[in-house]
Amino acid sequence: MKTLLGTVLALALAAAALPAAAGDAKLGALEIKDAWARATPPKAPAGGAFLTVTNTGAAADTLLSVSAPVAKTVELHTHIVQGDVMRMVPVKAIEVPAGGSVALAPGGYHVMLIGLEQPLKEGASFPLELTFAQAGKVTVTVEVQALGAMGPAHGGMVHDPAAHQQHMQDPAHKAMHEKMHGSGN
Ligand SMILES: [Cu+2]
Repeated sequence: MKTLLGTVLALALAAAALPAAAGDAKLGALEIKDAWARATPPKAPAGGAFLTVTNTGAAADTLLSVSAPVAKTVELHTHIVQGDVMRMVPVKAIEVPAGGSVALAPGGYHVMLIGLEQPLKEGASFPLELTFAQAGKVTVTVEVQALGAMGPAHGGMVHDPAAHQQHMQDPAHKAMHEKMHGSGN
């Protein structure tokens, strides 16, 4: 027999079972939002993925690692300015403060997809698993945006790993860099 309570419970269960919108996921006090990646040109060795983590809890958490089936190696990176050059460097972990949020966005923290199995095509999507020190693991669907996309919501600095790599390998640039800073990096 169908009771009002039963109906309410059924509705609540149905709501709970609804999959999160693509690009979003929830894990305890953590909300992952707007996960996206930029499409890559053919033969690009690497790509970048971006998202925002919001921590509604009273304790900080730490993003320890990321993995995705689209690339051989997936690392957490940030950008540092070294001399006149902006470089990407791996980071061990990214802290998400209690009651705060951290953005992985072009020009800053990002997920680096190294050794792409195939180019990231606009309109495609792939799963990205995030591992947090406290909350554990959660998988979010990353949506691939256009080649020059700056993100679903915000602007930022251009981050194109392929172009960056090319820039770093440009002999004229390398010579200038060595002249300025010496050849020992
Ligand atoms: Cu990077």
